[in-house]
Amino acid sequence: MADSSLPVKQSHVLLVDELQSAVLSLGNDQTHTSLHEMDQRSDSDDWTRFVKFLPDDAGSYVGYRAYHLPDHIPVESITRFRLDVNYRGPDYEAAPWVWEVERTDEKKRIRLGDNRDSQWWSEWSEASFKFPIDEEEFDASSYLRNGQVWISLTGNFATDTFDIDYEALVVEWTDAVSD
Ligand SMILES: [Ca+2]
Repeated sequence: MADSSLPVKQSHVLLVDELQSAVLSLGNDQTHTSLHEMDQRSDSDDWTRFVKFLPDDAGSYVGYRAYHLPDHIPVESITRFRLDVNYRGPDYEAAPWVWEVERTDEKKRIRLGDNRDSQWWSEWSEASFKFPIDEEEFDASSYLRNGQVWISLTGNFATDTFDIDYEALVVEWTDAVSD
């Protein structure tokens, strides 16, 4: 049997190409491109290299980021997504900040993870959240809208801000078997 007949696992890192937040809910002069590179570790504090998310007067924040799937990735061959983040902020018990993915076919959001591993502002924390979580038959198109995967970040009962240094969506797929 020729090697070319074996399916090949592939992966690709998607970076945030659109960030939707309410007006005044990001730090001054900060931009989503700061999320493209993981460059804050331990006690780093470079304002130009992370994004600070600010809750409103009621203590809540909700925003979306869009990840565009490149044309060369066949949607039907996608096996898994993984959201990688590097963040800094309050404890989950004091102020839960939650990442979710939008299931566009059912118009609902699926919880991916939260700030449970927070070091309470002393250090940056890396986390990875995989999906699908418990689907028997995974259909990646259930998570696509106009070729984009939409991830939301929600802050609740937040008396404090929340910093993100890096956020990226890794897509894994298997190349079709050739004859
Ligand atoms: Ca960064």
